[in-house]
Amino acid sequence: MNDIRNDWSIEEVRQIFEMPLLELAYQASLIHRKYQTTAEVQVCTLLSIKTGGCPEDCSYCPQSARYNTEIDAAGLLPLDDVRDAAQQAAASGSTRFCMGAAWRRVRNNKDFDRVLDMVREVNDMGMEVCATLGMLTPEQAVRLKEAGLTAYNHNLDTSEKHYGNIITTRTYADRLETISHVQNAKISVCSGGIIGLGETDEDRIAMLHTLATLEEHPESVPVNALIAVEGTPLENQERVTVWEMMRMIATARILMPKAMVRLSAGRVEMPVTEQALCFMAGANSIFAGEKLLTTANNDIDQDKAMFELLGLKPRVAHKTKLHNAEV
Ligand code: SAM
Ligand code: DTB
Ligand code: SF4
Repeated sequence: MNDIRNDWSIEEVRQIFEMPLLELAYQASLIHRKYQTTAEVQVCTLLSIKTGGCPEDCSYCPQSARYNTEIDAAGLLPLDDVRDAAQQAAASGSTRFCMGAAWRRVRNNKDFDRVLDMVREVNDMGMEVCATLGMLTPEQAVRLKEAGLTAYNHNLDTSEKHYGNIITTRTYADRLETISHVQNAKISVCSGGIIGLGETDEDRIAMLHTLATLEEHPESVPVNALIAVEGTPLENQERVTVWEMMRMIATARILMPKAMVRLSAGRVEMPVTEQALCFMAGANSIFAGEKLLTTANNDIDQDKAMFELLGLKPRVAHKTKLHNAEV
Protein backbone atom coordinates (compact mmCIF):
# COMPACT_ATOMS: atom_id res chain seq x y z
CA MET A 1 0.00 0.00 0.00
CA ASN A 2 1.19 3.51 -0.77
CA ASP A 3 1.80 5.25 2.56
CA ILE A 4 2.39 8.70 1.02
CA ARG A 5 -1.08 10.07 0.63
CA ASN A 6 -2.65 13.47 0.67
CA ASP A 7 -6.22 12.27 0.36
CA TRP A 8 -6.65 11.28 4.02
CA SER A 9 -10.24 11.64 5.22
CA ILE A 10 -10.88 13.22 8.58
CA GLU A 11 -12.31 9.88 9.74
CA GLU A 12 -9.09 8.07 8.81
CA VAL A 13 -7.03 10.64 10.69
CA ARG A 14 -9.32 10.30 13.70
CA GLN A 15 -8.99 6.50 13.66
CA ILE A 16 -5.21 6.77 13.69
CA PHE A 17 -5.15 9.48 16.36
CA GLU A 18 -7.48 7.51 18.62
CA MET A 19 -5.57 4.22 18.51
CA PRO A 20 -4.39 2.82 21.85
CA LEU A 21 -1.21 4.82 22.52
CA LEU A 22 1.37 2.03 22.43
CA GLU A 23 -0.16 0.48 19.33
CA LEU A 24 -0.10 3.94 17.69
CA ALA A 25 3.55 4.41 18.63
CA TYR A 26 4.38 0.95 17.25
CA GLN A 27 2.65 1.64 13.93
CA ALA A 28 4.44 4.99 13.71
CA SER A 29 7.73 3.28 14.41
CA LEU A 30 7.15 0.83 11.53
CA ILE A 31 6.54 3.74 9.15
CA HIS A 32 9.53 5.55 10.62
CA ARG A 33 11.83 2.61 9.89
CA LYS A 34 10.53 2.35 6.35
CA TYR A 35 10.99 6.01 5.40
CA GLN A 36 13.60 7.47 7.73
CA THR A 37 17.06 6.50 8.92
CA THR A 38 16.48 4.99 12.33
CA ALA A 39 18.19 6.76 15.22
CA GLU A 40 19.09 9.75 13.09
CA VAL A 41 18.01 13.14 14.43
CA GLN A 42 18.27 16.51 12.71
CA VAL A 43 19.75 19.16 14.98
CA CYS A 44 18.55 22.70 14.26
CA THR A 45 19.42 25.98 15.94
CA LEU A 46 17.07 28.94 16.25
CA LEU A 47 18.03 32.59 16.40
CA SER A 48 15.65 35.45 17.00
CA ILE A 49 16.88 38.05 14.50
CA LYS A 50 14.17 40.57 15.39
CA THR A 51 12.57 40.30 18.80
CA GLY A 52 9.28 41.50 20.27
CA GLY A 53 7.02 44.40 19.42
CA CYS A 54 4.88 42.29 17.05
CA PRO A 55 1.50 43.78 16.03
CA GLU A 56 -0.24 40.37 15.93
CA ASP A 57 -2.23 39.09 18.91
CA CYS A 58 -1.28 35.37 18.99
CA SER A 59 -2.34 34.55 22.56
CA TYR A 60 0.54 32.18 23.18
CA CYS A 61 3.30 34.50 22.07
CA PRO A 62 5.57 36.49 24.38
CA GLN A 63 6.60 38.67 21.42
CA SER A 64 3.21 40.26 20.80
CA ALA A 65 3.30 44.00 21.61
CA ARG A 66 -0.16 43.64 23.18
CA TYR A 67 0.95 41.68 26.20
CA ASN A 68 3.07 42.63 29.14
CA THR A 69 5.89 40.11 29.01
CA GLU A 70 9.50 40.38 30.06
CA ILE A 71 10.91 40.57 26.56
CA ASP A 72 13.47 43.14 25.51
CA ALA A 73 12.26 44.21 22.09
CA ALA A 74 15.09 44.69 19.60
CA GLY A 75 15.41 45.69 15.96
CA LEU A 76 16.88 43.50 13.25
CA LEU A 77 20.28 42.10 14.27
CA PRO A 78 23.40 43.14 12.39
CA LEU A 79 24.69 40.67 9.81
CA ASP A 80 27.89 40.08 11.80
CA ASP A 81 25.97 38.86 14.84
CA VAL A 82 24.00 36.41 12.73
CA ARG A 83 27.15 35.10 11.06
CA ASP A 84 28.77 34.55 14.46
CA ALA A 85 25.70 32.75 15.81
CA ALA A 86 25.48 30.52 12.74
CA GLN A 87 29.17 29.63 12.97
CA GLN A 88 28.76 28.78 16.62
CA ALA A 89 25.72 26.63 15.84
CA ALA A 90 27.61 24.76 13.13
CA ALA A 91 30.56 24.23 15.47
CA SER A 92 28.30 22.69 18.08
CA GLY A 93 26.83 20.23 15.56
CA SER A 94 23.74 21.92 14.10
CA THR A 95 23.09 21.42 10.41
CA ARG A 96 20.08 23.71 10.07
CA PHE A 97 19.97 27.33 11.16
CA CYS A 98 16.55 28.94 11.55
CA MET A 99 16.07 32.70 11.84
CA GLY A 100 12.87 34.07 13.37
CA ALA A 101 11.50 37.59 13.18
CA ALA A 102 8.55 38.94 15.17
CA TRP A 103 6.90 40.41 12.10
CA ARG A 104 3.32 40.15 10.92
CA ARG A 105 4.56 40.20 7.34
CA VAL A 106 7.71 40.96 5.38
CA ARG A 107 8.08 44.42 3.86
CA ASN A 108 10.26 45.22 0.86
CA ASN A 109 12.77 47.43 2.61
CA LYS A 110 16.38 47.53 3.84
CA ASP A 111 15.58 45.04 6.62
CA PHE A 112 14.44 42.47 4.09
CA ASP A 113 17.60 43.09 2.06
CA ARG A 114 19.60 42.37 5.18
CA VAL A 115 17.65 39.16 5.83
CA LEU A 116 18.49 38.08 2.27
CA ASP A 117 22.17 38.71 3.05
CA MET A 118 21.83 36.61 6.20
CA VAL A 119 20.32 33.78 4.15
CA ARG A 120 23.19 33.98 1.64
CA GLU A 121 25.84 33.87 4.34
CA VAL A 122 24.36 30.93 6.22
CA ASN A 123 23.83 29.05 2.98
CA ASP A 124 27.47 29.66 2.02
CA MET A 125 28.52 27.99 5.27
CA GLY A 126 26.95 24.76 4.01
CA MET A 127 24.15 24.72 6.56
CA GLU A 128 20.48 24.34 5.72
CA VAL A 129 18.88 27.71 6.22
CA CYS A 130 15.35 28.31 7.39
CA ALA A 131 13.47 31.51 8.18
CA THR A 132 10.19 32.42 9.82
CA LEU A 133 9.25 36.02 9.12
CA GLY A 134 5.44 36.07 8.97
CA MET A 135 3.39 36.48 5.80
CA LEU A 136 5.14 36.58 2.42
CA THR A 137 4.15 37.65 -1.09
CA PRO A 138 4.97 35.32 -4.00
CA GLU A 139 7.77 37.71 -5.07
CA GLN A 140 9.34 37.74 -1.61
CA ALA A 141 9.30 33.94 -1.56
CA VAL A 142 11.16 33.90 -4.88
CA ARG A 143 13.76 36.37 -3.58
CA LEU A 144 14.33 34.18 -0.51
CA LYS A 145 14.72 31.13 -2.73
CA GLU A 146 17.25 32.95 -4.93
CA ALA A 147 19.23 33.92 -1.84
CA GLY A 148 19.51 30.23 -0.97
CA LEU A 149 16.75 29.63 1.58
CA THR A 150 16.18 25.91 2.19
CA ALA A 151 12.95 26.06 4.19
CA TYR A 152 10.34 28.49 5.46
CA ASN A 153 8.56 27.98 8.78
CA HIS A 154 4.93 29.03 8.92
CA ASN A 155 2.88 27.13 11.47
CA LEU A 156 -0.84 26.46 11.27
CA ASP A 157 -0.67 26.29 15.06
CA THR A 158 -4.13 24.77 15.60
CA SER A 159 -7.33 23.85 13.75
CA GLU A 160 -9.18 26.33 11.56
CA LYS A 161 -12.07 26.16 14.04
CA HIS A 162 -9.98 27.02 17.10
CA TYR A 163 -7.82 29.57 15.28
CA GLY A 164 -10.07 32.57 15.96
CA ASN A 165 -9.93 31.85 19.72
CA ILE A 166 -6.13 32.17 19.63
CA ILE A 167 -5.40 34.81 16.98
CA THR A 168 -7.75 37.48 15.65
CA THR A 169 -5.36 39.60 13.59
CA ARG A 170 -5.06 37.14 10.70
CA THR A 171 -6.96 34.17 9.32
CA TYR A 172 -6.25 30.53 8.63
CA ALA A 173 -6.62 31.33 4.93
CA ASP A 174 -3.81 33.94 5.23
CA ARG A 175 -1.61 31.24 6.70
CA LEU A 176 -2.39 28.73 3.94
CA GLU A 177 -1.80 31.40 1.32
CA THR A 178 1.76 32.08 2.48
CA ILE A 179 2.41 28.33 2.59
CA SER A 180 1.33 28.06 -1.02
CA HIS A 181 3.59 31.00 -2.05
CA VAL A 182 6.48 29.19 -0.37
CA GLN A 183 5.70 25.92 -2.16
CA ASN A 184 5.37 27.69 -5.51
CA ALA A 185 8.83 29.20 -5.02
CA LYS A 186 10.13 25.63 -4.48
CA ILE A 187 11.19 26.30 -0.91
CA SER A 188 10.59 23.46 1.58
CA VAL A 189 7.72 24.11 3.93
CA CYS A 190 8.09 23.71 7.67
CA SER A 191 4.65 23.82 9.25
CA GLY A 192 3.16 22.37 12.38
CA GLY A 193 1.45 23.53 15.50
CA ILE A 194 1.23 23.95 19.23
CA ILE A 195 -0.69 21.79 21.65
CA GLY A 196 -1.92 23.07 24.98
CA LEU A 197 -3.85 26.06 23.60
CA GLY A 198 -7.12 24.86 25.11
CA GLU A 199 -7.97 22.91 21.95
CA THR A 200 -9.88 19.61 21.85
CA ASP A 201 -8.67 16.33 20.36
CA GLU A 202 -10.91 17.11 17.41
CA ASP A 203 -8.92 20.33 16.85
CA ARG A 204 -5.65 18.38 16.94
CA ILE A 205 -7.07 15.87 14.45
CA ALA A 206 -8.29 18.67 12.18
CA MET A 207 -4.91 20.43 12.18
CA LEU A 208 -3.05 17.21 11.34
CA HIS A 209 -5.62 16.53 8.62
CA THR A 210 -5.03 19.97 7.06
CA LEU A 211 -1.24 19.45 7.06
CA ALA A 212 -1.49 15.91 5.67
CA THR A 213 -3.85 16.93 2.86
CA LEU A 214 -1.78 19.85 1.55
CA GLU A 215 -0.92 19.23 -2.10
CA GLU A 216 2.57 18.39 -0.90
CA HIS A 217 3.33 17.38 2.68
CA PRO A 218 5.50 19.81 4.63
CA GLU A 219 9.15 18.78 4.63
CA SER A 220 9.13 19.34 8.37
CA VAL A 221 6.40 19.38 10.98
CA PRO A 222 7.22 21.00 14.32
CA VAL A 223 5.15 19.78 17.24
CA ASN A 224 5.36 22.40 19.99
CA ALA A 225 4.04 22.12 23.53
CA LEU A 226 2.83 25.50 24.70
CA ILE A 227 5.35 27.36 26.81
CA ALA A 228 2.96 29.28 29.03
CA VAL A 229 4.70 32.63 29.33
CA GLU A 230 3.76 35.05 32.10
CA GLY A 231 1.88 38.06 30.77
CA THR A 232 0.32 36.25 27.78
CA PRO A 233 -3.40 35.37 27.82
CA LEU A 234 -2.44 31.67 28.00
CA GLU A 235 -0.13 32.08 31.01
CA ASN A 236 -2.26 29.78 33.17
CA GLN A 237 -2.69 26.93 30.69
CA GLU A 238 -1.81 23.54 32.06
CA ARG A 239 1.32 21.89 30.72
CA VAL A 240 0.68 19.16 28.16
CA THR A 241 1.72 15.61 28.99
CA VAL A 242 4.24 13.44 27.20
CA TRP A 243 1.37 11.15 26.21
CA GLU A 244 -0.26 13.97 24.29
CA MET A 245 3.03 14.82 22.58
CA MET A 246 3.55 11.16 21.63
CA ARG A 247 0.07 10.93 20.16
CA MET A 248 0.58 14.04 18.02
CA ILE A 249 4.05 12.97 16.88
CA ALA A 250 3.02 9.39 16.06
CA THR A 251 -0.04 10.48 14.11
CA ALA A 252 2.03 13.05 12.18
CA ARG A 253 4.62 10.35 11.41
CA ILE A 254 1.99 7.95 10.01
CA LEU A 255 0.21 10.63 7.98
CA MET A 256 3.41 12.22 6.62
CA PRO A 257 6.04 9.45 6.53
CA LYS A 258 8.78 11.45 4.80
CA ALA A 259 8.50 14.59 6.93
CA MET A 260 10.98 15.50 9.61
CA VAL A 261 8.79 15.55 12.72
CA ARG A 262 10.32 18.00 15.15
CA LEU A 263 10.06 17.74 18.91
CA SER A 264 10.07 21.52 19.37
CA ALA A 265 9.04 23.89 22.17
CA GLY A 266 8.48 22.28 25.54
CA ARG A 267 11.43 19.89 25.30
CA VAL A 268 13.20 21.81 28.04
CA GLU A 269 10.63 20.51 30.53
CA MET A 270 11.03 16.90 29.44
CA PRO A 271 13.39 14.45 31.09
CA VAL A 272 15.38 12.18 28.74
CA THR A 273 12.88 9.34 29.34
CA GLU A 274 10.05 11.47 27.94
CA GLN A 275 12.12 12.66 24.99
CA ALA A 276 13.03 9.03 24.24
CA LEU A 277 9.33 8.17 24.06
CA CYS A 278 8.87 10.97 21.52
CA PHE A 279 11.76 9.66 19.39
CA MET A 280 10.22 6.18 19.57
CA ALA A 281 6.93 7.67 18.39
CA GLY A 282 8.62 9.07 15.29
CA ALA A 283 10.18 12.41 16.15
CA ASN A 284 13.50 12.87 14.33
CA SER A 285 14.43 16.49 14.76
CA ILE A 286 15.05 18.90 17.62
CA PHE A 287 16.04 22.48 18.30
CA ALA A 288 19.34 22.65 20.15
CA GLY A 289 21.07 25.61 21.74
CA GLU A 290 20.50 27.55 24.89
CA LYS A 291 17.45 29.45 23.62
CA LEU A 292 14.54 28.85 21.28
CA LEU A 293 13.54 32.38 20.22
CA THR A 294 13.02 34.07 23.56
CA THR A 295 12.61 31.18 26.01
CA ALA A 296 15.13 28.79 27.52
CA ASN A 297 15.99 25.54 25.79
CA ASN A 298 17.86 22.38 26.78
CA ASP A 299 21.48 22.50 27.81
CA ILE A 300 23.71 21.57 24.87
CA ASP A 301 25.94 19.25 26.92
CA GLN A 302 22.92 17.42 28.27
CA ASP A 303 21.66 17.01 24.69
CA LYS A 304 25.04 15.58 23.68
CA ALA A 305 24.85 13.15 26.59
CA MET A 306 21.31 12.18 25.55
CA PHE A 307 22.46 11.45 21.97
CA GLU A 308 25.21 9.26 23.37
CA LEU A 309 22.92 7.46 25.79
CA LEU A 310 20.20 6.76 23.23
CA GLY A 311 22.60 6.07 20.34
CA LEU A 312 21.23 8.92 18.24
CA LYS A 313 23.24 10.32 15.33
CA PRO A 314 22.93 13.87 14.00
CA ARG A 315 21.66 14.08 10.43
CA VAL A 316 23.98 15.68 7.85
CA ALA A 317 22.93 18.90 6.09
CA HIS A 318 21.01 18.73 2.80
CA LYS A 319 20.55 14.98 3.05
CA THR A 320 17.40 14.89 0.92
CA LYS A 321 19.07 16.90 -1.82
CA LEU A 322 22.20 14.73 -1.69
CA HIS A 323 20.10 11.60 -1.88
CA ASN A 324 18.03 12.94 -4.79
CA ALA A 325 21.25 13.84 -6.63
CA GLU A 326 22.50 10.25 -6.25
CA VAL A 327 19.43 8.55 -7.70
N1 SAM B 1 6.09 35.92 13.44
C1 SAM B 1 6.26 34.76 12.65
C2 SAM B 1 5.04 33.86 12.67
O1 SAM B 1 4.21 33.98 13.53
O2 SAM B 1 4.96 33.03 11.78
C3 SAM B 1 7.48 33.95 13.06
C4 SAM B 1 7.87 33.79 14.51
S1 SAM B 1 6.69 32.92 15.55
C5 SAM B 1 7.35 33.21 17.15
C6 SAM B 1 7.00 31.19 15.18
C7 SAM B 1 6.20 30.15 15.89
O3 SAM B 1 6.62 30.03 17.24
C8 SAM B 1 4.70 30.36 16.03
O4 SAM B 1 4.00 30.03 14.88
C9 SAM B 1 4.36 29.39 17.16
O5 SAM B 1 4.00 28.14 16.61
C10 SAM B 1 5.65 29.27 17.94
N2 SAM B 1 5.51 29.80 19.31
C11 SAM B 1 5.48 31.10 19.67
N3 SAM B 1 5.32 31.23 21.00
C12 SAM B 1 5.22 29.98 21.50
C13 SAM B 1 5.02 29.46 22.82
N4 SAM B 1 4.86 30.24 23.87
N5 SAM B 1 4.98 28.12 22.97
C14 SAM B 1 5.13 27.31 21.90
N6 SAM B 1 5.31 27.74 20.65
C15 SAM B 1 5.35 29.05 20.43
C1 DTB C 1 8.45 26.27 15.80
O1 DTB C 1 7.49 25.55 15.45
N1 DTB C 1 8.84 26.45 17.05
C2 DTB C 1 9.93 27.38 17.10
C3 DTB C 1 10.21 27.67 15.61
N2 DTB C 1 9.18 26.96 14.95
C4 DTB C 1 10.30 29.07 15.12
C5 DTB C 1 9.64 28.57 17.95
C6 DTB C 1 9.24 28.23 19.36
C7 DTB C 1 9.11 29.49 20.11
C8 DTB C 1 8.87 29.26 21.57
C9 DTB C 1 8.72 30.52 22.33
C10 DTB C 1 9.93 31.40 22.33
O2 DTB C 1 11.07 30.94 22.57
O3 DTB C 1 9.76 32.62 22.13
FE1 SF4 D 1 4.04 37.90 16.11
FE2 SF4 D 1 4.71 35.46 15.26
FE3 SF4 D 1 4.45 35.99 17.90
FE4 SF4 D 1 2.28 35.92 16.40
S1 SF4 D 1 3.68 34.20 16.79
S2 SF4 D 1 2.79 37.49 17.93
S3 SF4 D 1 3.05 36.76 14.48
S4 SF4 D 1 5.98 36.84 16.53
